[in-house]
Amino acid sequence: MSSGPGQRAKGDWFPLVILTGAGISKESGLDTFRDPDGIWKRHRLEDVATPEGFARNPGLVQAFYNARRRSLLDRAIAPNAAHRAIAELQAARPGDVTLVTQNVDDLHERAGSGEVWHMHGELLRAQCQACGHSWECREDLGEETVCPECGARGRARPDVVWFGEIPRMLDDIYGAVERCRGFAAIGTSGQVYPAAGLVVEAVRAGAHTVELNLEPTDGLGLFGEGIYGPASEVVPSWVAQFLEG
Ligand code: BV8
Repeated sequence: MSSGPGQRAKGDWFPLVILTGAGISKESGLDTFRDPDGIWKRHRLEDVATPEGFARNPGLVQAFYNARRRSLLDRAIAPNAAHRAIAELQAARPGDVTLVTQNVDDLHERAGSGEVWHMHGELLRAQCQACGHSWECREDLGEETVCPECGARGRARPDVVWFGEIPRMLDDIYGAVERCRGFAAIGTSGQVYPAAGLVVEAVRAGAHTVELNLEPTDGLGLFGEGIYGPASEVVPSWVAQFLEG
């Protein structure tokens, strides 16, 4: 099902900015946040995704992210056709597609995307609170973790952006949105700012905008059109129009 004024000329969409959220990884086996079976139905956001929660109970927060990191590293978790379609589009239009994700998983990279802007950080990286060093880490974090840079023990945290912390690469992201001719939000409920406000900047820049999601979000009124269904179906089909001869 899709709504809006129908397809536009395919050249009109580039430079394109794509913003993805947890919905694109759902069919890969990773939970979203706000669906009925989502993460925020099992954990209080304030307890596990804020600096205050981490200061109050670091063990609880480390356990929350250690469990998600182990899930992500499970052999059963793999990119799906939506991740692959985006990687294919980036390869077909080098430099013309900016991929911004709210997701902390590495499924876009594993699908072949060369450049992924993780505005909320990365689950497979750790950050040292003593020296600020960030490193790739596929192990549990905790009291025994030693920073490879400064040697501090038990000072590592997940290298993700918690509520109240400033998202990454914002200047680059706003720059790309200001220059874009197309903006596509994929698999995001549009509840978290400033990510959810990017479509407003894209409209202001005169870009075509589309949301591709399982179902219409509260932000539908902000998008020129909506295409609804599972990401693994609607994203390859939407991308295909740009790949034909
Ligand atoms: C900040 C951590 C200050 C990592 C996350 C106005 C302006 C600025 C800030 C605020 C503001 N109003 C409120 C704020 C504060 C706050 C905020 O937005 N709060 C919300 C709750 C109201 N924002 C912040 O604190 C941000 N920082 O503002 O700093 C600042 C800002 C700018 C400049 C200077 C200073 C920090 C936000 C980052 C928080 N960290 N995660 C982690 O643990 O993962 S947010 C968390 O939500 C995840 O990152 C997640 O990606 C993100 C968004 O969720 P979604 O990805 O959209 O997932 P969700 O479950 O909600 O939706 C899934 C969708 O998929 C659904 O629509 C569903 O229908 C769909 N779907 C499901 N299955 C499928 C599908 N679609 C397709 N196919 C399917 N199969």
